[in-house]
Amino acid sequence: MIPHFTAAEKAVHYPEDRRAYLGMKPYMKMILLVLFIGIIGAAWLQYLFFGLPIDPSVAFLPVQPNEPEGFPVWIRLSHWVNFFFLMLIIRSGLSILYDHPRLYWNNSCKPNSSWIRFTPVKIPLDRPYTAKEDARYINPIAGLPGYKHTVGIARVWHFLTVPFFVLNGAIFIFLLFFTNQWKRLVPVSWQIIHDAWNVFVHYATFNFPVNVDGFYHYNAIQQLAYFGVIFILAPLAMLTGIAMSPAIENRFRWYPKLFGNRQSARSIHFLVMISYCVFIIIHVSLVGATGLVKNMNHIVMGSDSPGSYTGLYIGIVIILVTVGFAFLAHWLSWNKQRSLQKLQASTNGKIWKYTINRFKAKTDYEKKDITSYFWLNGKMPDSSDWKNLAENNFADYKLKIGGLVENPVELSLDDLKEMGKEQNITMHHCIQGWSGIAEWGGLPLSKIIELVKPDSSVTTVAFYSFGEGMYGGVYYDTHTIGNCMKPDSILAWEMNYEPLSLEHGAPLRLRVENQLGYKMVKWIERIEFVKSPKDLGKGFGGKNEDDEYFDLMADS
Ligand SMILES: Nc1nc2c(c(=O)[nH]1)N[C@H]1C(S)=C(S)[C@@H](COP(=O)(O)O)O[C@H]1N2
Ligand SMILES: [Mo]
Repeated sequence: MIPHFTAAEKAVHYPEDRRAYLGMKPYMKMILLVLFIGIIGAAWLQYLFFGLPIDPSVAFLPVQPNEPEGFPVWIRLSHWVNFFFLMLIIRSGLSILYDHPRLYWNNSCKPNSSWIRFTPVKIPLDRPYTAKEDARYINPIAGLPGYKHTVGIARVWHFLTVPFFVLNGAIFIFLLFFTNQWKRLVPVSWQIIHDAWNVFVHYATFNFPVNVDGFYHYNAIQQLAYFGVIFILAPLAMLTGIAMSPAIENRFRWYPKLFGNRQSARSIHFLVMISYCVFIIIHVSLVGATGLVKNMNHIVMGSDSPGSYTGLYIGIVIILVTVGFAFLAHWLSWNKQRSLQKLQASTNGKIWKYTINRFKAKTDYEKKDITSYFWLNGKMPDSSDWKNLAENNFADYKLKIGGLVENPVELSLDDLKEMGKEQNITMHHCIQGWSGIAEWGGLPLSKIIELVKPDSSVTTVAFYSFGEGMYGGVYYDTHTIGNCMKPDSILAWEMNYEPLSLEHGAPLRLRVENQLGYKMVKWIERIEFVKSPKDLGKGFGGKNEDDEYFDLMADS
């Protein structure tokens, strides 16, 4: 069950500073404190000065005509299916979060501009510090799969489960309105706010209300909480999730703005998760406190017969199955990575191929949007070839372009510059979670394709780096020829109107703006046109796809 790490891997997976840590900006702490004290305090003030709002007709929502009784089988099923997938989604989400354990409200992700961080590490400003170094350990009990640098597998779980979660939700909503079950969930009058507050005053002052049986009717705060989880949290989770995609961000620039910006969408995505957790804790506590056996009978068996333990027992089995699956998922994550990666490609990868992967980037960021900070990633090349070239400012650099082409060429930087130049201001999205906006200047890949005339059998273009991957071996990645032909797909020698720095990928780096950062090879040594990514490396389309199980191209 526990994966075996080599010493080199251990240094990555069990770093010294892996202890749990939560750092929040003082203003965020203040906001939380004021909210907490304010709300509980107001309830107490009302209680102390005006007494409890005891009148049940005020404290509890009146029963509506035709209100449904009990839980039909589809509600019970979707409740537990939801539970099962939510556990997987939350735990894999935590694992993804820890790959860049900082959250921001701004797109530049500047050091120390995070409002919360889950790492004790202060970002060193006196040396190049990469996002990979910054990734943190998360305990596999909390995260799926947990440990460090497992964002690839964590994404597999996240994206593999999301469609089922969404489908389950869609079926539930459909049946809710198809039957009269919506009446117990959807408030039909603003009176609900007033009523919910009154119920809250009871709870907050430990005067637990005598509940109308949830089998027949929810109290106002219960109704509001369930309504919020189903009709606010779930859609918000999906919408903010989509807002993090580079293909969406660099195509529909207005969309992430609905949530402020790309990083606030990520922060809201996190806060939705926290809200889910708070809800689950309170929900489960109250289920226990208000009659566990009875309540489990309701939601498992759909029966209100007193004294029956069947619901409780079956409920426990469902929970054990969910926990058991967590162990299985952990085992799969460390022993069947490749199968998981392929499974993801054959489901969501296919969906992406025909949807977001088709979007073309649109360059309408402006100069003023360029972020003052841009994280670094990757290992600087160690090769003497590259170092020698760098010493001479790449005057002797020749980009080699070959493979299945009619006209293989070797081009110096000056040759490339003569062939044309495009300048784009775009947002970079690292798979780990950070972003940055920069100007990139360079030659459109379409010009290179025009020049070398690839064979008609070519589907894929491979870009090889002077640098190595995390565990050694040449860093490379591939793109479909279709994506290379898109606007904003360039070989860049300029960043923010300056020559590309050594750290950011000199002499040349790739920009393909509907893709994630790991696909944008830095320190490019050569380009190869091939029939299929299967013939390169381990055959999965890139160094990170090979070694870290990052997202596959659906057709690779
Ligand atoms: N050669 C090479 N290129 C690479 C990487 C790498 O490790 N090696 N990392 C990739 C990743 S994960 C990201 S997010 C971007 C980071 O680019 P930056 O350092 O200019 O921000 O480079 C990509 N290109
Ligand atoms: Mo990245």
